[in-house]
Amino acid sequence: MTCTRETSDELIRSAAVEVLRTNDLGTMTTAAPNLYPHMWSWDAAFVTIGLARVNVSRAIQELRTLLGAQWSTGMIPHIVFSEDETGYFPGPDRWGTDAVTARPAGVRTSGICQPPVHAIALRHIVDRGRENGGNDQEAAEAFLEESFDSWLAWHRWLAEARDPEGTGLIEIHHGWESGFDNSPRWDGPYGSIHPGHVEPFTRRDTLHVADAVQRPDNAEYTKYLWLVQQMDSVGYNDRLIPQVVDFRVRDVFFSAIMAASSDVLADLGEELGRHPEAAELHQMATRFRNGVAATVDPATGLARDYDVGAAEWISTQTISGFAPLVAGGDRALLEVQRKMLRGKDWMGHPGLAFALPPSTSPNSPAFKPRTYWRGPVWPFLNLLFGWASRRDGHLELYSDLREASLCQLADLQFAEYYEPFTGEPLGSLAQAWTAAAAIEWLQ
Ligand code: 2M8
Repeated sequence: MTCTRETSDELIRSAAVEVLRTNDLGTMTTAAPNLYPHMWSWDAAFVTIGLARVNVSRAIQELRTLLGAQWSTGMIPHIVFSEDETGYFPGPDRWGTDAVTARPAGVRTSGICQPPVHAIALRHIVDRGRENGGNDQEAAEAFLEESFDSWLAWHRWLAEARDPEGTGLIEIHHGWESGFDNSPRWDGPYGSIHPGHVEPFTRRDTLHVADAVQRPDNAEYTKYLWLVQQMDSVGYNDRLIPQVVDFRVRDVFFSAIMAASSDVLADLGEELGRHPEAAELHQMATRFRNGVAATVDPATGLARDYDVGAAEWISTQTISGFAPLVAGGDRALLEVQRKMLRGKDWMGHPGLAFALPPSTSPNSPAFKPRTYWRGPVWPFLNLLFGWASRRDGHLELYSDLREASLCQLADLQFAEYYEPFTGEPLGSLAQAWTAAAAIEWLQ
């Protein structure tokens, strides 16, 4: 696939760097200037990947800030709140996490987590540091050594608290934990939630998008807050949450990231001479990679989530069906998936503005081209698929994703998500992880 763009690489890069600069609060980068004035966990990992190309010490600072919010259980919370008290809802008071003793003092956080992309970001810091040499290399290697045990604790917590039965899949307790908040993946599980009394609330998110249809609706938000209340009612206790929460799903895409990242962290552990821990992490990677592969629906070739409450597989045509491409592993499975990804239900759909996979297939009845995780194209995800293709030596897919992504991002809006057919930027503009993806693609 080819496209012509008039915006030069240099212009894209400088505009993207400027987005990261304007979202920079000094020790954390906000996910977006207005809609998301705090640090989000998996956004921070992608932001770090971009920052590492620009300023290795600033990239280190980003992950250090995130780790400063890690709970004593090992969990890394999905939001680290900045001092902006009013810009985003739900804020820390609504989460009720000030009462949680596992939370480090002096940092306000949410009470749930997001996919563990962080070891991949750490790898980028170390690689960029070594490429630059001198102080950057010293700082990157020192940070690796200083932080390795914290990342290990994070992976161990996920493996133990979220997969106590060793299924090879991570259980999540809120759509927000998946990062794919209102994806059709979760329509089944949310469909069977009937909230009790939810404290009154005023949303802030719809103030920051051009059209409320781009965001989840109020009924969805009521359920989101109901789940927060349920988890808060047991003080976010890992053992008690599964007993009280109405959302229990084994998330295949989260698990795929867990597999990929565990291998990356294992390799970093080897470099530090931490051989037993490296072996443990490689085993973790294998367990989750196998877990992901086992979800593939023979009828569609797509990976599936599992609804624990309903005891059934969730079959939707969403991009998470390509979780094996992120997890890596079985060559034949990956080959089939790569072909499907390029096919007419996805990147090869003839109507697309850019040959990039939409979050939900345009051929799915659930597809909504302007609504958040129900159809739009998400640039950071394309970077993740690109990274995984390169890891697996599939440079052709990598370059096609790269070329189409740079064409898309040449509008210099760095939108949160894009309408697949028109290429219209949607959601927030100046979204940090989108800018970071542009910087990384340019290398
Ligand atoms: C979106 O999620 C937040 C809640 O966590 C929201 O809508 O308020 C998702 O796209 C999520 O994946 C992302 O990390 C976050 C910040 O960009 O926004």
